[in-house]
Amino acid sequence: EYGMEKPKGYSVSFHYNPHVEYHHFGSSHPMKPWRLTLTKQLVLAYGLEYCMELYEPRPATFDELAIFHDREYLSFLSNVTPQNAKPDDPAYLSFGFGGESNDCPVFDGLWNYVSIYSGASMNAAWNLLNKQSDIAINWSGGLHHAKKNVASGFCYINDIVLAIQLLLTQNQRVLYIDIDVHHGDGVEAAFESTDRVFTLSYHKFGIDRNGYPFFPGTGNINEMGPTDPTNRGKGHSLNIPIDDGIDDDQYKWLFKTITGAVINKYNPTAIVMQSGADSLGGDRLGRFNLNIKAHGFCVETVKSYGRPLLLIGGGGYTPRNVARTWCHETSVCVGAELHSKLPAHIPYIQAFQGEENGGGILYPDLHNTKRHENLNTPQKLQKLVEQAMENLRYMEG
Ligand code: TV1
Ligand code: CA
Ligand code: ZN
Repeated sequence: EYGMEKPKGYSVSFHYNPHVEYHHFGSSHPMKPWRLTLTKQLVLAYGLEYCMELYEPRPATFDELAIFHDREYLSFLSNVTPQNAKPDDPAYLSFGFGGESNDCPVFDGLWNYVSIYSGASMNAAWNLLNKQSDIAINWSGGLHHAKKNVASGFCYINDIVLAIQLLLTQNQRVLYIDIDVHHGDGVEAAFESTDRVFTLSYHKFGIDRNGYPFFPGTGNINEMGPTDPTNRGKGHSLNIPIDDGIDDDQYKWLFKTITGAVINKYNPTAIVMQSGADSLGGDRLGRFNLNIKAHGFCVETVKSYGRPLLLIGGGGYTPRNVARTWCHETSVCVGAELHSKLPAHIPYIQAFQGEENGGGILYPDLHNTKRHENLNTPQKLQKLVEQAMENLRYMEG
C-alpha cells in the first residue's frame, strides 16, 4: 500500500433489500415492486456488482420513521391490514388510504414494504455521512409524494425526506433534484421553511382534455415556496413545468442549463437525486418522450459536479424500461460502458425480448412508441429557462 494513491474514480455503494420485491399493490395497480427484481438482474448480468459495494440494509424502525412522520399516522400504518381495514373509518380516508382512485391501497405486508425501502435510503445516506461512498444508490426508494401524516400517489413513507434529514446533520446545504414525471410535492412541502434544502423538480404540468390536472396538480413555474419575506425557505424551491412529448435534446438542454445554474448558485455540500423512470418514452403513466441515455445524461451531469450523491428511484411503470434505465444509470455511476446486446442467462430475459419489449437490447429506441405529440416549442422552453433564472434571483446568497 505504500506510495499507492486512492484509486481514481468514485466509490459507489448499492443499497438493496431483496424482500421489497415480494410486495404487491394489487394486480391492476401500476406500481410493480417486481421491476426492482428486473433491475437487480440486469445489474448482476452486466457484472456491475464487482464495481461497487453491495449492502443489504435492515428495515427502518418505527422510531426512525417518526423523525419525519406523525406517530399517530405510523401507528395506523403499522397496524392496518386488508382484513381489519375499515374504508368508511374517517381516519382511513384522512390518512390518504383508499378513496376513489385507490392510489394507496392497503395490501399484505404494507408496513414491511415501507420500512424496507425507507431503511435502504437511510442506510445509503449513512454511507455518505461516513464517507464510505461518494455515490450511494437505492432504486427501491424515491417515494416523493408522502406527507408527514398522509399517504399520496403510491407513497406511504417519504424516504427522501428521512434521508435528507440525516444528511442535514453534517451538511449545511442539501440540493434535491427530481426528474420523475410527477412533481416532487412531498419533499418540497417538508422543507418549505428552511434554506438548508433547495428542491428542484422537473415534471409534466397541465390540464388534460378531460379537464383533470396531471397528478398532483402542483408545481407551476411561479410556485417557489413561501412568499413571506421573513420565511427562510423563500426562494428555495424551483419548479420546471413541462408539456407532453418533450424530446431528448430539449430535456438535456433544459436540465443542464437549469441544474447547472442552481448548483453554481446554491453550492450544495450534498445532492439527493430522485431518478423516476416514468419520464421515459412509452411509460404507462408518463407523457414524455425520453430515451434511456437522455435520462442517464441527467445523472451524468449531476455526478460531474463531484458532490456526495444519493441516487434513488421513484416512479416508472413500464418495468422492462425501468430496469434498463436504472441499470444504465448504475453503470454511469461506476464509470462503466455497457454493450447494448443483453448478456445471455438473464433470468427473465423474455421480459426484454421481442419487438414490443425492446428486441433483447439495453438501449432500444423508445421514440418508436410515438404516443405523445411534442407540445414543447423552442420558444416556450426558452421562456421557461428565462423564468427559472429570474426565480433563482429570489434566493439570497
Ligand atoms: C389502482 C388500480 C390504482 C389501478 C391508480 C394513475 C390505480 C392509477 C390504477 C393512477 C392508475 C394516478 C391520480 C386521481 C388523484 C388521482 C412513485 C384526482 C392507470 C412516484 C402517482 C400518480 C405517481 C397518482 C407516483 C395518480 C410517482 N395516476 N391505475 N393514479 N385523483 N393519481 O391521478 O410520482 O411516480 O392509472
Ligand atoms: Ca419531478
Ligand atoms: Zn412519477
